[in-house]
Amino acid sequence: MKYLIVLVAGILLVAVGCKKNDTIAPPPTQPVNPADTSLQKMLPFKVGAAVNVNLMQNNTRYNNLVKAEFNSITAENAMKFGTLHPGQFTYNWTQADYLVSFAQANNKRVHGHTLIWHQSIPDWVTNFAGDSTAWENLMKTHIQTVVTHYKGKVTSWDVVNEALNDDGTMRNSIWRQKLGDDYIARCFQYAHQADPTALLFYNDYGHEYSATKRTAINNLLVSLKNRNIPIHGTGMQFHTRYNQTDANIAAAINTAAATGLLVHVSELDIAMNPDNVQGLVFTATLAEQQAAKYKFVVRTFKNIPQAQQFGITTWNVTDGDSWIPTQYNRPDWPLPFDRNYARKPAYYGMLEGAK
Ligand code: 9MR
Repeated sequence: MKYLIVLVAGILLVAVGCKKNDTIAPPPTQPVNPADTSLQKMLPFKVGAAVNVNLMQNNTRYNNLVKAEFNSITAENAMKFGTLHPGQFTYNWTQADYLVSFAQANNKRVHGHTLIWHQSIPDWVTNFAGDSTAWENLMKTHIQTVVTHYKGKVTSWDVVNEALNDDGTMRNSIWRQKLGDDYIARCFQYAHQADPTALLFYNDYGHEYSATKRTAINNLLVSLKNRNIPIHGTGMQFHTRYNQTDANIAAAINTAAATGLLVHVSELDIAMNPDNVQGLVFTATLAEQQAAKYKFVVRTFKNIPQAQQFGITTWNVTDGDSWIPTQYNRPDWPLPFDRNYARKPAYYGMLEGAK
């Protein structure tokens, strides 16, 4: 009898083992993301995500999702100054090169993020002692080395990121302190010299929550354009929240389009817990509110002149890898995929918005 039980158990185990590879009906926690639908197939403009290189390399489901859903990628951190250029004479291309190869192998656009920013500044820059000529040379060398390395492979760059304060004044970053307000214009010129075919963006946040800031940004960009500075696009980060008004979202997108530049919603996520409630639960009602907001962003974007639609990029891929819960130490669900890689109502909201 004992042997019979062992035998039957053995047969059952073998049977279960075989089933595993057939994947007939995935258990409820598995994603059900039919391959005939994807954001890249359904949206009439490029749709991207900011990706984490470690996850791309070590998590097959994450990698497969990026491959299936998006036709544009941005490096979440791999192309920042601190990652690429950790010592004055040291460049570390490994992670960023991996992403560019992935993009080439899978026919995806690469948007470069970001050349000059007040964050991700390595110590050697913070501690750099030199006159304004030496600082200018440092900035120019960084920009031109990076843009040249990826010439012809990276379509577009966030050349300068977050140079303005919320009140519309210039952020007093190390770059402004050392080089004056017009460092911004020169960054664009240096990038353009290194790759004349690259599309060059100014990237910032706050367009949807501050009329003052978006006006300052749009005025700055129009003035650069009028001076024939090679600037081609405006990146609006859109780290927004489910209760942001549609009127503000529309004003952000439409005034950006009125600059005549390419428009990139460059870091979209829609926070559901902006008040940092520790025990908050992501209910079906919240999910529907989020879907409506994603839909509105996509619909409004789709209605700007087509030639200006550079695309929409979400910041990260799933709720499980979003920067928000870590940054603000709270539960949140800002993205169109849940932590099990399954499509959320927000995903279908995006598809609806594109109709
Ligand atoms: O998501 C990024 C996070 O992993 C980094 O620690 C942080 C600092 O480099 O930057 C985050 O990405 C930011 C982006 O580069 C610029 N706009 C705001 C993004 C969220 O903070």
